[in-house]
Amino acid sequence: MKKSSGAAPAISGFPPGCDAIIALGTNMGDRVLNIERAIEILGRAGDIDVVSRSRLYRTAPWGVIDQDWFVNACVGVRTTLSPHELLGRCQAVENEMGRVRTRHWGPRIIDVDILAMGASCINLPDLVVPHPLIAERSFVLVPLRDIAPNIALDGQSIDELLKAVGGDDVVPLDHR
Ligand code: PH2
Ligand code: MG
Ligand code: MG
Repeated sequence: MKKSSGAAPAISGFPPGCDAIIALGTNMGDRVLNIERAIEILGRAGDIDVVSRSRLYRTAPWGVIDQDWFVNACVGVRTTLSPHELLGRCQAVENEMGRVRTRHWGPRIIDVDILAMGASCINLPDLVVPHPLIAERSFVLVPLRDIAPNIALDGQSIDELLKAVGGDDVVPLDHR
């Protein structure tokens, strides 16, 4: 696994018509229902409008591999919330769904991460945007490509990044 610097990569090709892209992941309980519920809660207050969503993917655990498989997805949202306000809302979804933090990168009922907010580049202790690990995670790159196919990170297209990490462990749930 390539070591990330932990800093936000430069982003281009952010899709018009949305303000932020959010990644969702779960590997406990009814995973599909968890994703649907998280999307519903995100949109409930009316100040986050979910305007696009990827397919749902069954993905192999990454980083900590002795845990159950995940379902992952991405959504594009319209919002006028600030990055920190949006972060707070993502954490509120996790809390409402009963997320308990045990092991780093370990099992979770829901994980809601900001992947990118337009061309913004934020490097703060509590928030790094774009997310510094996008390029290394096929479980993020594949759903991201569904809703933001023209994004490039540090000048590399999603397809180029996927070629480097491989995407075989990310399978659409509607795949037969
Ligand atoms: N999240 C992690 C660590 N590993 N693996 C998969 N497949 N999907 C995830 O969402 C995931 C992971 C920490 O955020
Ligand atoms: Mg998270
Ligand atoms: Mg995460």
